[in-house]
Amino acid sequence: MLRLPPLYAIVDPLDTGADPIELAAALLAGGARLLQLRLKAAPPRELLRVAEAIRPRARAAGALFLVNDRPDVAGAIDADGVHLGQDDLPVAAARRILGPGRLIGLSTHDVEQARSAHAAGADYVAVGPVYPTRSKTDALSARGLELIRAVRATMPLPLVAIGGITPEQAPAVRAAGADSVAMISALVRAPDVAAAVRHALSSVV
Ligand code: TZP
Ligand code: MG
Repeated sequence: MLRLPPLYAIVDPLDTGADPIELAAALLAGGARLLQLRLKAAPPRELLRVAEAIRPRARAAGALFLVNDRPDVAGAIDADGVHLGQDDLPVAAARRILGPGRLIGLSTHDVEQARSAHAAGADYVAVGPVYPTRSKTDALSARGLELIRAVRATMPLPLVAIGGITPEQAPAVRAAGADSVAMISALVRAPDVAAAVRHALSSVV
């Protein structure tokens, strides 16, 4: 089964004004070995341009590179996979677009959704929000570590915990059963993004 790196770094500048390609470079320089590109406001063409620029940098660093929301863009730039939400294309449709060799992750918010993701053929599930977050406009209420434990107990797929996670909380999140810990603001709002990644990595091993 897939083994995810313990830190799942999301390339989303939020409202920082950072250039996403430079942000990705800083995340890789800090040691991130999985990047997900998440540009909610970007038209597909812009997403494609940025993803195309990050693709070779991620490959050179030996990092997995996933595109949020868009299996078509992921396929077009030869990404390692796509990350889907509950309202995006279903896993089966994304699989038809991307084929068997690429990763498909799905965001889930309860045990039932996580089970369905497994049944649908997802390669990993993201679970959250664990803690309150301001990085997702339509985020649901915080689920706490209890949801990580509950999903872990019922499901063999790799689990990514997401939502309001900082390096300080990461050890508890990992202990609850998360294989990987996703972070946006803890990394991209830091004054030194590469240093923030190094700090986060030291907290997740
Ligand atoms: N999905 C659930 S919570 C979240 C997403 C994309 C935002 C996570 O960002 P942060 O800043 O690490 O809370
Ligand atoms: Mg989505």
